Amino acid sequence: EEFLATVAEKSDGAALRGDYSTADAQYVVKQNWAAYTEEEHALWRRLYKRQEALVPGRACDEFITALAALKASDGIPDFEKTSEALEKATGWRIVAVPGLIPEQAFFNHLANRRFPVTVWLRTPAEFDYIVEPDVFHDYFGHVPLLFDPVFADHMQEYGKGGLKAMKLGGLDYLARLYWYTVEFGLIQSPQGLRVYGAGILSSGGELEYCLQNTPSRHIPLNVERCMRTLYKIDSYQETYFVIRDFKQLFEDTAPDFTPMYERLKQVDALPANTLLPGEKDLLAGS
Ligand code: HBI
Ligand code: FE
Repeated sequence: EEFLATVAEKSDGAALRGDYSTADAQYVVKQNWAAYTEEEHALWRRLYKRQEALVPGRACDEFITALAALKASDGIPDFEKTSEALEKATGWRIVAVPGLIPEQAFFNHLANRRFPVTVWLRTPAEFDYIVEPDVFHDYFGHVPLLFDPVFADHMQEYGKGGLKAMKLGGLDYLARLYWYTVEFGLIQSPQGLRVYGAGILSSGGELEYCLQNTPSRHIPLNVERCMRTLYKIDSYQETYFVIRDFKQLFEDTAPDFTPMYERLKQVDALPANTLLPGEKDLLAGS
């Protein structure tokens, strides 16, 4: 209830979407795949088609390969079938949830190699933009990279880190790291910058925007710097943090953040458009 109140506040008094009445203690529901309408499957196909066309040359190779193997272009996928394939690949499963769930439950799922995927799909009017995560964002954006062994291990570490952060008063900081990596992260490739963040991968506009030389910055990921940085939830990001590879993400997320949280509590947060002395936009002049 407290959680629902918090989210309702965040979204301007609007009620949280999704049906929480049948959720269990871990906020898991039945997907009820047979209940999706033909209109919903058709909207999924339209969303999928647009994103699929934008992905080549923009998404990282790991995402592109896994997405193709998922064969999810025909309609909203049956989570059970995906879970079977995912479990064989990396030991992860996906669980159906009504929408945003409390942090404790969210982190607990990740720490146990379960990824929560929202069951409902946006309306046609929300084709380009949606505030809360829906099944298209959660599935198209997040599920493919769970097939990558290193990324999959990193997500589990993040879940464990989240449970720890809740006890240490570090949740705001860890949430910023999640935002700038799992949701809006870029990765270096021999061919140039590529996208691995789910918030970008499931967005028509930002997938094009984020790799261009725009007013937004593209800087190498430094965890403490990232955790200090505020983020935008209602516009394109003003800063993108770039990793070398998924191994860096795993190694940077695994340490004990207790001392870092203590240092961060002593300093002010940085605005989303900060460029510190010595930092340079990796796309400047391109
Ligand atoms: N619940 N379903 C869902 N999906 C999320 O991405 C999510 C959540 N609850 C909490 C949460 N994210 C955040 O608190 C963390 O990512 C930081
Ligand atoms: Fe997400």
